[in-house]
Amino acid sequence: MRSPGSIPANSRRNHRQIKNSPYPLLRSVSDCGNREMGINIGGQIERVSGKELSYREFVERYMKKNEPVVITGLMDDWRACRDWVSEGGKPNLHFFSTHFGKSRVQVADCGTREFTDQKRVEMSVSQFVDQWLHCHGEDHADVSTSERNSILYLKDWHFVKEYPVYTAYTTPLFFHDDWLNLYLDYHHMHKDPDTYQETNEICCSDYRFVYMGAKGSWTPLHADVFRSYSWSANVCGKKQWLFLPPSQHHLVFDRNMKNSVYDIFNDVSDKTFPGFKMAVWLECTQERNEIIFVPSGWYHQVHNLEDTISINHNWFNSYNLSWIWDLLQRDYNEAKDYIEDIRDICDDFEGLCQRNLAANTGMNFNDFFTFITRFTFANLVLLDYLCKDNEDVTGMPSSPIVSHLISNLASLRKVALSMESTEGLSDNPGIVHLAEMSNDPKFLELCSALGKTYKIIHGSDPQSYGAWRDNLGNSDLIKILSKVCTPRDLVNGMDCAVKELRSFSSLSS
Ligand SMILES: O=C(O)CCC(=O)C(=O)O
Repeated sequence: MRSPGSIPANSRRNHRQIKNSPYPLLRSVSDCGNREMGINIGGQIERVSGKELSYREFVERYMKKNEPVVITGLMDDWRACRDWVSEGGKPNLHFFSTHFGKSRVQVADCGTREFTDQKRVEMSVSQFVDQWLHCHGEDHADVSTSERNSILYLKDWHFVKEYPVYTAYTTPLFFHDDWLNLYLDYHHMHKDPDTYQETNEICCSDYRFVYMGAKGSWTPLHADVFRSYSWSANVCGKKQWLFLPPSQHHLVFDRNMKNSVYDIFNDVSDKTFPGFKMAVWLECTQERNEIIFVPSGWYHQVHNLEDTISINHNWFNSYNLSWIWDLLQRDYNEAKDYIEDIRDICDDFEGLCQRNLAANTGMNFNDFFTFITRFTFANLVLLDYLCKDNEDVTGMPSSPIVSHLISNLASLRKVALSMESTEGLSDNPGIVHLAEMSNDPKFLELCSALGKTYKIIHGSDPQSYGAWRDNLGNSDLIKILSKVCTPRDLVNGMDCAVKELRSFSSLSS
């Protein structure tokens, strides 16, 4: 999923603007249909069996190292793989029209570029299916050339939010530690006072999507929204992925590092993108029932080699949190530079920068600070309970869940520390008290959901630490986290809370 830009916020695209001009091919690869690949492929993406991979191994080998991987064998029981696929392995379009036909969705016209993305139109799923069948169905007799050339691609369909009861799939264990979607289940990332409406719940409400496109549909080069991780599962069809590691991302940008290449197969101009020829790509053909893990900040371009339906989520957690903060700082500097010439005539220059940052990136500094504050509190609340002498958690301080919470807090602390000297946060984002939060049902739900996540991941007894809510009322945390209004307060509160916990548990430093 691409990140937001000068396009509707609910489509969450990337923001780049470039021009292309002819450039000779470097190398051709035969298995990519009509496209010739003028790019240098340095390797393939590793493939592993999800049934033989432990959570720890996934973390150590891919999540921590920020490396892509294709995982097999995790979709056997998915309802989507039965209901959405017809006998010949093609998308069951009729099923979509019948059951979800009225849903309004975003559809990209893959042949038309608009700013940094493909042109999008909104239509119903039924209309999308009708157009698909008209342009790509058996009978081509009355299809015009332009219709045949403009391949439509349904993207970013918030399917789970729209159909919560129809369980199309279950998120694989490896991708459970998802702070982004967990947070958005209970809180908004950004509330724009001018446009916010309580009723507009579907749009921007999560990053769990369905994609559907005929053979030839594609997604231009991009790095994902917020520089999150993503995972993408092929329910049917086949995708070709081209990946560029973050260490080489400058090679797909212009000299000013402002605009990146739109289509790596479309004669990229040497003059505009002088480094492009040097880029070494990783390639992957993802088959049906395979899931690809896309790490943070990896640029990628994706082509549907067959009629394809895929499910994908964007997500982040303690392992890639710093990527989000780094992106926000870069985008903030860009937003500021962009309006520098009106600083002197602006009543609230900083406020304007932050509003632009939220509009382009999907959140601003204060949104991110609120996010990390809530997660710090939630992790501390769970840790506090686990480290105390509770009957049902004897010996917990050395448990994998406790280690996980401590490692989360270490990442949160690091990010909070690096926020300390941030100019854009000098305006007080609002004082937060744990006492207040502990009366907020949404925060309590967030804590519960986080606790449940770690119980699932680490396979602990579902009955354990069910009483954390009772514990919270009497906890010293309420006193310790009584007033957080800056990143420094958050770090101090965290340090104080962990010190306190060490004093009555065997928590190691
Ligand atoms: O499948 C696609 O067309 C694009 C998916 C993508 O870019 C992603 O999941 O990050």
